[in-house]
Amino acid sequence: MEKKWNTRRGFLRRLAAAGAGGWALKAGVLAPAAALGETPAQRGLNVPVRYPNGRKLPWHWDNGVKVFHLVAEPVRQELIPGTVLDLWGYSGSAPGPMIEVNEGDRVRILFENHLPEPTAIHWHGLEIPNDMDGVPGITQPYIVPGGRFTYEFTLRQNGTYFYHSHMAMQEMLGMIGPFIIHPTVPYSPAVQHDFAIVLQEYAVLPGNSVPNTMSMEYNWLTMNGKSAPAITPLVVRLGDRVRVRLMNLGMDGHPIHLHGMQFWLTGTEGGRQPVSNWIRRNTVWVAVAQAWDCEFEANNPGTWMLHCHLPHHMMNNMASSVGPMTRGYGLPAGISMPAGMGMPSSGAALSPQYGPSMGRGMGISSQWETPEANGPQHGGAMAAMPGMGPSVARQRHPRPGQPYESPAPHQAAAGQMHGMQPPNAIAPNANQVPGFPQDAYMEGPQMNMDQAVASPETYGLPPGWSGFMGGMMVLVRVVDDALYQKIQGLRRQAGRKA
Ligand SMILES: [Cu+2]
Repeated sequence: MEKKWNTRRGFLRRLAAAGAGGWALKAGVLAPAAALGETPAQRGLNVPVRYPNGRKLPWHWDNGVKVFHLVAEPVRQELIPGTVLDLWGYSGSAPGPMIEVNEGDRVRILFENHLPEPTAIHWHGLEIPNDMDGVPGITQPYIVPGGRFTYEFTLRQNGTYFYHSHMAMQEMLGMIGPFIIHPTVPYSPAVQHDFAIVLQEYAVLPGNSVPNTMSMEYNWLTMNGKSAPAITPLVVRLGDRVRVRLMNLGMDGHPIHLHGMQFWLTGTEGGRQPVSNWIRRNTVWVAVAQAWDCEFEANNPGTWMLHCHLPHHMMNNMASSVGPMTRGYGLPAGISMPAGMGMPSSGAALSPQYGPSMGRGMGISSQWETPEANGPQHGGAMAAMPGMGPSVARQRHPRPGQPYESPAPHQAAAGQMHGMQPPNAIAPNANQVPGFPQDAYMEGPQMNMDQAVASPETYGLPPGWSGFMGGMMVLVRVVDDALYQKIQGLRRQAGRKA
């Protein structure tokens, strides 16, 4: 194995010397596809996997073993500009950094627990000795705060895997990371781009930065720890073949859908599939604990969506489904913690009154959910809408025993909301149409944050693009060679690597 590495390293050194970039040497498995005008597969190499908005876990050699250092710890993860959650992750992020290795590698992971409670890491899908499997209490003692554990095993597989805490609720605070194993013989046909995307979800009550891991109603949906529009677009060249590796670990499955092109499902969490098993689709249900490798020919130029098709997963801070909390009444002040968590304080917990939202609610909805349509986030926003002042809201949504109170002026909301819709964006009779509003407040160029999420990969997108994106959503940009080179140049200027 060492001999094989030396051979490859020699090749990469020559390649680097030829001007292909020193970064090729560091990661160990790579091949700048375009540098030599050939595909990596023709060169006998795998393309490095790109992990947008994420990092790769560095490693070093120790006598033929690839040694990684991984820390479980609380992290502050910025989902979109200005929205930061307190999560638990690995080595500074949630999801954790990507481990990218080769079939046949011997790996050692020096693991430290910086959490305030026990944990252990499970290597999801790996066929390794039982005492390395990372199930606390069963295959190993749990790792106490401040404790360490050394995992070491040889990789006999290839494909898309991941690592995660084997403590269930820790998973829901973000504790997962990709574990990609390149094959000894590169997959065919070769791809020019290989992306890894981790799907996650969080339920965050208003005013909180810590997700409620007991909730099953999610208002923040992420790819690689970012919500749209902050997820970096996948930029590929027209004619390239692209692989996207999707991984999911949460409570929901996600039907990930690609616009404009069909893809082949070439691999699962069980590894590469024989060609006879490939399925042609444009939507794949990525169930919990699954991984799917999707491959497509980028033969349709344009800016395409790759997104979860669950409607509630296409928006950020989805407050619209929690009834009165969003419809002028707001979250009542002075509410107790049990009430805020939606815990009934009297009567039968599974009564018709409480049952439907037991364990699911975003707090007060377990008592107050009523058949109301979507609404703006509070009365301040409502007041800013044409013809929808507080009096209108009160008229439309009386609540017995608790008259509508005009909320305190909300400066930020007023500033953001006022005039956000162009005059013709809302019909004059909108308030008389049952169901209004649905998306009127949610989307639009006036809600854009183009500047805040600008990156080399967003170069040339139409102004206001970011106002139409939210949740688990990323752009796939199939661009011509000139634009591709331009963006690659910007990436180099920005000091970007794979
Ligand atoms: Cu989804």
